[in-house]
Amino acid sequence: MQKAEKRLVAILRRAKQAGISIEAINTYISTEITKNTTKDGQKPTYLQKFGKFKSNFNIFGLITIGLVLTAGKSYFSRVFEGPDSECLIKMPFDETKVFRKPEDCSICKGINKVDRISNISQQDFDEFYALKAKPVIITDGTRGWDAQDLFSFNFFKDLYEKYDTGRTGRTVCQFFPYKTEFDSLREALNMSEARARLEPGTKEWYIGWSNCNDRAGQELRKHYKRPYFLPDISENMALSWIFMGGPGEGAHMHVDNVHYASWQAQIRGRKKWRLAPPPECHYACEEFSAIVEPGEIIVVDTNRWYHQTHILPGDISITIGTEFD
Ligand SMILES: O=C(O)CCC(=O)C(=O)O
Repeated sequence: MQKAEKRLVAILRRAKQAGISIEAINTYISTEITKNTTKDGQKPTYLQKFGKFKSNFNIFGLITIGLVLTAGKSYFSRVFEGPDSECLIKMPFDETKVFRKPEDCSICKGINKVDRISNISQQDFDEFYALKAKPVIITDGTRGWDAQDLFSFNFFKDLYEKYDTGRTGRTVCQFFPYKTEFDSLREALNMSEARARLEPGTKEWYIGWSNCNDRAGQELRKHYKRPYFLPDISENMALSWIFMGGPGEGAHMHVDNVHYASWQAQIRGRKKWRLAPPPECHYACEEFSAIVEPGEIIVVDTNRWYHQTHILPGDISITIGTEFD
């Protein structure tokens, strides 16, 4: 309930900033409710949406359709959206990027570097960076955390030996092997000690994963907090992303397809980010790079800015981050 209230306040604040009146929102909401609910206040099912069509069927027709749908349940659940959606068919994940809505290039016009700031108020962060999707590095972003003293390859190895990785409920923890041969986080964390220590002569490695293990997440959050510059009403998603590895190539150039912008804290090591405007803004905007030092946080809307990372020589790079709204 508290969460819903926070979301509503955030929506109203953004609407106000965009000059949308409360009356307009009310009209929109009541139209949507009428459109999306049946008389008894429930969401319409597919059959209710096609009520007219349904009335022409006899019982045998419905049984046949029921059998076909049940038999193909797993196929249909992959292809069709749920009743909450306005779309009938799901877009396969990779195609979502091809059919991405073109960006309004005002998000990148005139930006040719990543600002480096500190001690910023939540209000200024929201106004000058978050709402404009302008990338920024907050040099004192991790103040008050002790992750810097604790996070290491062995910290994560021990953590995930204690709380096994893999599935929690229906969620699958995502793992990015990048150029390594590893098939899973478990396999990566079992690499030789020499390789984990980045000893000369051992193979380079860089990996990333989302922590979807609740208990491991609780342990992790003992050592980092919601960054101080995020407005109280902004939502900090529970799912953390961790990227770890030695100097060399990090992530290839890509754009994400997640819900919100993210912050990423550089706990150890130094990482260079190359940020490029989306292709439709190629002639209007520039590409640029920024180096994130230990203890700093970079905030980027990775859904809009194409990004590539490179780990600079020196210590192992460990970063943790999450999406926020
Ligand atoms: O930190 C990295 O190396 C990659 C981050 C990234 O690609 C992402 O957050 O989408």
